[in-house]
Amino acid sequence: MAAETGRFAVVSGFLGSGKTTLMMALTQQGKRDGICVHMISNDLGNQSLADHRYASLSGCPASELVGECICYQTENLVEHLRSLYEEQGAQLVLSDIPGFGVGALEHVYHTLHRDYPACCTLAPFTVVTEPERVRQLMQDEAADLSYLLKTQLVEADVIVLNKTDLLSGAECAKLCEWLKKQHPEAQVLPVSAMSGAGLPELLQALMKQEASMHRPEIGYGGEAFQASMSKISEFYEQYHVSVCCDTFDGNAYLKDLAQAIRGSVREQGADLPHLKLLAYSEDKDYAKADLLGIGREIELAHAFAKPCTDLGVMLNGSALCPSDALDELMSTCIAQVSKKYQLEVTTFKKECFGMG
Ligand SMILES: Nc1nc2c(ncn2[C@@H]2O[C@H](COP(=O)(O)OP(=O)(O)O)[C@@H](O)[C@H]2O)c(=O)[nH]1
Ligand SMILES: [Mg+2]
Repeated sequence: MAAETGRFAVVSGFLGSGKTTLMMALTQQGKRDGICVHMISNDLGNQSLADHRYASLSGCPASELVGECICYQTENLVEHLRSLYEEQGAQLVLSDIPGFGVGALEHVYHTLHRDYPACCTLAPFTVVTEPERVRQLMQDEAADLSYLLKTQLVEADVIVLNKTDLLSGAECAKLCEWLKKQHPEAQVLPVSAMSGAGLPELLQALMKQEASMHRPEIGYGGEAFQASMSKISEFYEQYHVSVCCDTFDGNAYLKDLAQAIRGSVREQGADLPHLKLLAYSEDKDYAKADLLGIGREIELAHAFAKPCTDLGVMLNGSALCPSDALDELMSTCIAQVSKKYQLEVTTFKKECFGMG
């Protein structure tokens, strides 16, 4: 029997649901299980992504495809997959798509199946969700996000309920049951990317099962799709800060910056479903903070181990806010908070655009 080609899975799911953390955790689970797992970070900006830098700094086998969604760069994706399978021995490659993305089932899976059938074996189309978003859906409180949250789940072969470390057993069972009822064709797997619970089962599903290749009607490009997209703006900035003393607390700086941005977005009456703030020093010490909406606490996913000297900083995020207002408030917050810490800022890349 001919050997199976390398496997590939799209990991879709809303902003902040934990796609990057989950893919990182699966590369590590792969190391424990003797399976070579590689992750690709994908997003729309033309510059390097905080997610990719974070995964690399954490020691995960990782790469990135930028510039547009993998939905619209199939040749690049195929070329990249080939080199990962043939040169790096990858057995399973995972790629996310932008966190407000839908349509990858058609644009990636069906296109690969039709045009590049020998390229890879398509593993279950995986959609990550988190307790807070499921609760919003259950209570019909997702408002502007409802089309995206619902449609992403409709595309799933496997729905991963992530962040189960935040739930009691009974709460977890209730959310899983609701998801199963809504999506009887999909398999629902409770997982915690953070604690590792459920990861062996998920990796097994990705290695053993095949994509269903279903074709649900998702209204791609339709009115509800356009209405959701028109609310979203993307922000990417990379800058360098020079530090004048040797007692600079990079962790406090990132948290302060996230807090200032949260306050400013709140003042605008807008929201920011996910902003990633990553800072790193030349000796590879790093910190990452996440802001998952104006009503939520700022999370420090990784902290600097010691006081910092000069730093590179990356901010990537998606907001429910017009792009000009987002651009201005981000620039103001970066300038003000950096001044408070007496940092000299040199910006070398910046992009901000609306999705409408
Ligand atoms: N408690 C908890 N937090 C998580 C888990 N997975 C991810 N997170 C946090 O959720 C936030 C968003 O995660 P990220 O992987 O960047 O989400 P993405 O936007 O879907 O890629 C970060 O602050 C993570 O640390 C988990 O299993 N449990
Ligand atoms: Mg991510």
